[in-house]
Amino acid sequence: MIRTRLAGAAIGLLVATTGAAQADTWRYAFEEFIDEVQGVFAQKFKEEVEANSDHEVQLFPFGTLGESADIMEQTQSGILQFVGQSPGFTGAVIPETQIFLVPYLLPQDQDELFDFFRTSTAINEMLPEVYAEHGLELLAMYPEGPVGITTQEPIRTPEDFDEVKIRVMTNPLLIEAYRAWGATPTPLPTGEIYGALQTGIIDGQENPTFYLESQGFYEVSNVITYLGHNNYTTAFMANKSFYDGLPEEDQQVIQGAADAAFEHILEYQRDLQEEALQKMREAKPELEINILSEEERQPFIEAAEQVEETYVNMAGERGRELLDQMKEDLAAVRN
Ligand code: 6CS
Repeated sequence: MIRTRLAGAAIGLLVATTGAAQADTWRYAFEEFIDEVQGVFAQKFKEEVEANSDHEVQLFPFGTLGESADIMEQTQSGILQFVGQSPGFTGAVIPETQIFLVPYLLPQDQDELFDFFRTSTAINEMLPEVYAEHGLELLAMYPEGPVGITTQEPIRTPEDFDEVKIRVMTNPLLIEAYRAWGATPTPLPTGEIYGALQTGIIDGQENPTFYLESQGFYEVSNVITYLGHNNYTTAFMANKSFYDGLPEEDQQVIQGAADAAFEHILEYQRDLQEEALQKMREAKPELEINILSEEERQPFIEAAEQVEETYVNMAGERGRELLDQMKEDLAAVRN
């Protein structure tokens, strides 16, 4: 009788434990605040996972667990299960990902850009292998908007960059791009940008438009210039050992949630650029916003041509293959 009761209790405990083990809490850190683009993506991912499984996703926005380098380290070591990080930072440890920092490679047209991210073989088939070698399961890559450069003085020609200290992410290729334009690139972590602009340690920085507004960088700058050189890209990844160890059913939930968050974030951004520009114009009417013409962009395009070769030198044979494939993918969406 006692034995039966104990056995019953043991079975009860086993069921409870198994149940508890199935309903896990997964930790996901990213490089932006909860209401910025990476945060909106993360919220959608969480919502989808929680709607389609018993698991919970705990979100850690920028600042809660450190800088970009810290959250990547925590993901690779398995403390975190998921991470959002731009190649702007990952590029320092995975050189191939710097392809997203090659100037004038990505299209300016939004529909073309979105199609490229949806269909690209380089992104969807080749890059996952690259990330996998660094212990990361690549789940999605998405754009965050055209990159604008804030400065104190207008930038109309590469000569205007002379002696201008531009903060860049800690990315060797991005540093080379600004060197090619004659600026003085100054790599700094995210948390130091505003203060460095305010105190004049740097003269400017580059970021997508929504971020210039949400982080208030325009408050401590006089001019925003669009050279048309890039669209900010970011990646969403899981710790690979964690992901590989999951039952197929959970992997499907994760992939489905990542796909839903990807489509959601593209839709969310349709008018984001214009809305952010509008907010900044209203908050600071004297702010100069210069969208350089095709003709004005030409000298910047020419000066940056060498950066593509620098990328290949940094990323090796696979970097060249990625670049060739990406150009094919881009040509396919252009057509
Ligand atoms: O420039 C940066 O450091 C940051 N920019 C954006 C748009 N997202 C996060 C990143 O850390």
